[in-house]
Amino acid sequence: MTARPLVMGVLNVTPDSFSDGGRYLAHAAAIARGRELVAAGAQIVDVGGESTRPGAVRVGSEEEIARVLPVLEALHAEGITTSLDTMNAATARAALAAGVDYINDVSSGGADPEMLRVVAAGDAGFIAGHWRGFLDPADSHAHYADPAAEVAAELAATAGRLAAAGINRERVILDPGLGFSKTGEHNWAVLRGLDELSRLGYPLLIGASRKRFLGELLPAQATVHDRDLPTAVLSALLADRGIWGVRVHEPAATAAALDVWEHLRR
Ligand code: PMM
Repeated sequence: MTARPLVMGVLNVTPDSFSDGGRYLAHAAAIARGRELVAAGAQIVDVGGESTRPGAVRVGSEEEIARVLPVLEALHAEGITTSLDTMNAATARAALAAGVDYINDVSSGGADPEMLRVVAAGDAGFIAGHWRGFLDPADSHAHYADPAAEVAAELAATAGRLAAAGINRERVILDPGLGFSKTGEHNWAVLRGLDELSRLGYPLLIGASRKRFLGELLPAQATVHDRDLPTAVLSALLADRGIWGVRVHEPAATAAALDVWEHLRR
């Protein structure tokens, strides 16, 4: 029987103030938000210190480590399962030393040539996203004849690279990277053809939460929070497809949807 998917709660640590006081407050607020995510139904807290949005300015690993490490350490000390959303090997190395449970790299090692070596040397899980290069506002890599088949083939190649780097298959989770070099139509095509990805035999994580392709279903005046309902509905529908987990900003909505899904199957 298909297991209930894990809920991964998104925790962005991007402090507005760079003074010590601001940093401390930002960390305290982030740690509190991490606890909130768990209370709302997340089993994993995914901590990120760098935006992956199109055109976002890259953050150096030193700055990224200063943002995320105290938060990861505090959540880990409380027994919370943590994940680090990063494209920097140095940040991954610091987080692995602090006991992080998963490294979540939307570039699956493509952005930093050291990443796979660092992950191989640790024992955390590795979430490898489908990626065709750094995002650019023009979406220059977003060209597909058959999105689901191409994403599956490219993730199969990624899985091969991970194995060659010495990362055991049991540690790997694949993610189609919705919105990464993909238009809304591409995202839908990948989701419709999810079985092609399932056939690779790896656990799948889906990050659809609040993404633009869900916002496009809503009235023009809808806010980003209004996207939590379609996100939750999609989580329940994807649960039927046997996915391993969903990465969401508002775990309460998705947990409620998964409760419905679970009761319906009893
Ligand atoms: N999307 C974003 C960031 N990290 N990680 C995984 N594994 N999968 C995703 O789809 C993903 C991710 C970008 O979305 P956000 O800016 O709303 O967090």
